[in-house]
Amino acid sequence: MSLIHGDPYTLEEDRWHKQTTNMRKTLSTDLYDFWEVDVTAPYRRLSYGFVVTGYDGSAVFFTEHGVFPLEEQFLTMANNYFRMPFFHEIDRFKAPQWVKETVWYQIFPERFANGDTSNDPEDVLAWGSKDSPGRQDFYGGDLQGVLDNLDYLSDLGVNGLYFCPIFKAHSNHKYDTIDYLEIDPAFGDKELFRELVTECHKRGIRIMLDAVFNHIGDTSPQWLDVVENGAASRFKDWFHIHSFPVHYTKTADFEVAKDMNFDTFAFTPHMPKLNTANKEVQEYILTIAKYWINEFDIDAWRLDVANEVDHHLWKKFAEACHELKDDFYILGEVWHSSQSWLQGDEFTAVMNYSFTESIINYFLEHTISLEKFVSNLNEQLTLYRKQTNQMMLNTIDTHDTPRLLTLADGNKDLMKQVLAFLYLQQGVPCLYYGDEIGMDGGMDPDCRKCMVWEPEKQDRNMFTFMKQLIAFRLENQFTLSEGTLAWLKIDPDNGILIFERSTPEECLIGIFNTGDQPIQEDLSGEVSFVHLANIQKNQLTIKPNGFVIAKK
Ligand code: ARE
Ligand code: CA
Repeated sequence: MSLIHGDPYTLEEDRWHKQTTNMRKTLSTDLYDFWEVDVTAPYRRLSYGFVVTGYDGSAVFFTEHGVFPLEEQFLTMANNYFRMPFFHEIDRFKAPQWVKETVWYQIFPERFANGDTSNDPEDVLAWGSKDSPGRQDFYGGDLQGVLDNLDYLSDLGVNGLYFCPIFKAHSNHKYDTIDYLEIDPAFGDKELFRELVTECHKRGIRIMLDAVFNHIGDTSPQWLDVVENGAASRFKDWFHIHSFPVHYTKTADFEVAKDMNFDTFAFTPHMPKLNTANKEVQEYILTIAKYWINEFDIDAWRLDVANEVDHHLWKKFAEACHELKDDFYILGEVWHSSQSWLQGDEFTAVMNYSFTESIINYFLEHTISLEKFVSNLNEQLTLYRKQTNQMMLNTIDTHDTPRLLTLADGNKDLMKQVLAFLYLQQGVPCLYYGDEIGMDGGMDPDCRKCMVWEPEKQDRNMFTFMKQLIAFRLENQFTLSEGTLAWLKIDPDNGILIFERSTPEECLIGIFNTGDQPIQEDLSGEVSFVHLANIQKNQLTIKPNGFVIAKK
């Protein structure tokens, strides 16, 4: 496959249609092969078409208008070519450098650490007193608890904290916001939050907050006003209400109510959906977005249910944030393919659930073959530009999913293998609090257990492993975020997977044994990370769940 390209205005003079540039095959899925080539456009405009050569050696000219014979008369028709009319700097997708150099740590504030018992909610339960937390439980975790444990986090080596919501709300998870301009009193206050951000920044740790703008809480003043005053409420257009009065009853928490005459998040009456097309709501949201950047210097917003909010708002939102901080990071929560939000004017990246889902399917659930697994990963990578893939938040588990150790059925070697695989991929790793000390947990709310702080109850071996893996990732971040990916060996019979991540300067090779028998491979390069493997005279023996990372 080769490319014919040139400036749209010089087809005749430069006769560039006579020249072809070879392309290289990069990744393949079960349906497609992907080809790439680097070209420059001195006038920032480009016309281009492809010469596709079949297995029988015959070649055709592939264009915007379909396929033509490779003949002068078709090659000289300007409108046949695909066109990039003009590259504007303002439209360029901007990837903040610091994000590539980050390993995130996700904190569910109610469950990380209780640093101040004076702010504990009523009916607070003793820390970790239940094997499995209930939906309505409170344990007293707060921001002071995070501040007190910054040494722990620095020791682990993470340099970004992603907080689940911290604004004033009713529930333990705080996704039902009452006031976006207040810190929840059970978590602390603004002074404490300011101190936390300052302390984190001093240590080179970035801060990401959860922004829940798809909906507001049902105990917010705006919603209560609508319930009370119906069509006469000054907030009646803040929501999607189908008729008045609203059929709202405060059902038992999390009980599903399907006879509502207003839109909500999923079917929960506790989360009435905001009408983000309303100018007042837009102003309100933008004010909040700017407030926490301006006054508290946060570095990133994670947007909750980001795919159910309109694109118009997100474009304004991105502009508002970037005006205040050029390298601000906007992370959308989208579990599906997300091209429409990732053009450069809305989100920087999304939570990469679609990518990590394949890792779960292959390594943990064994529901897809090795070939399908590789195909799925390649498919996700080819959906977005490289600069976007570098920004994706890669995590296996969150506060919305079972924990990795539980998915691995308690197999810690498998857990380590999965993490090593993930940390070798493009995209920014994110560790869910407690995974590093071997915490387990099923679906929400079981995945939100209190952090275990007693050293004797922590898995210190896992901690050391995570610490090494995080350090490895950060030391090699350039190769791991900029490098290309090539699959060197895909052996489904023995479960052997070998791939390399390389830049012109450096090459990292990952060798994974995903089968149930030991495997042997030749070693090329110098070993930098090993788990369950022996090396003898350039021969590697890798046990099941083991891996070797080598540097060439
Ligand atoms: C809880 C239970 C639910 C129960 C619900 C009843 O977890 O099982 O149905 O109560 O109302 C917050 C709390 C949750 C709470 C929820 C509702 O944290 O504990 O749920 O509020 O009160 C989809 C969305 C995605 C969303 C998930 C939960 O696309 O945006 O569902 N995630 C965010 C946050 C959550 C938060 C909310 C939204 C609401 O991260 O923590 O929940 O603010 C598939 C689909 C996805 C789907 C995903 C998970 O893969 O593709 O679209 O995500 O499964 O269900
Ligand atoms: Ca507390």
